[in-house]
Amino acid sequence: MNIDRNNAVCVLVAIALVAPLSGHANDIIHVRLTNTSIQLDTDAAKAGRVTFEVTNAADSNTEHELVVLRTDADEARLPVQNGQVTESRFTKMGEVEDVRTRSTKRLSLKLEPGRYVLICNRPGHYAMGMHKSFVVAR
Ligand SMILES: [Cu+2]
Repeated sequence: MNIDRNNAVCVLVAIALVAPLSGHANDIIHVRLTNTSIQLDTDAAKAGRVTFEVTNAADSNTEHELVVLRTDADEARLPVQNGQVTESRFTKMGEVEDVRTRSTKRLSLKLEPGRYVLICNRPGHYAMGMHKSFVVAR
């Protein structure tokens, strides 16, 4: 009798712990692109579907983009050739291109746990600082 009750309590506790995690399976990450940076409202998400809502908030008329690379590399030390990160050296999860000033595009990806780097790979933009690391947790 006592053992049964303890088991029941354990099951309830387990459900309580798992439920909040599954609620994060559809994270929306707000991404602000400026002339020299990529700003995130959070730099981590739970594994599963992750939607990046990408807004070009730059004060010039320059178009930007967001490329999601899966890599353990230091975000600031990616290989660059002719002003662009060599994307072929990485697993590219997806991208949104041609994000015009004051406009927003969405990029929805299914991401596994691991480390990622977000970049703008318009020529010269990575070197100006348009990169950000991002972590996906279990
Ligand atoms: Cu850019």
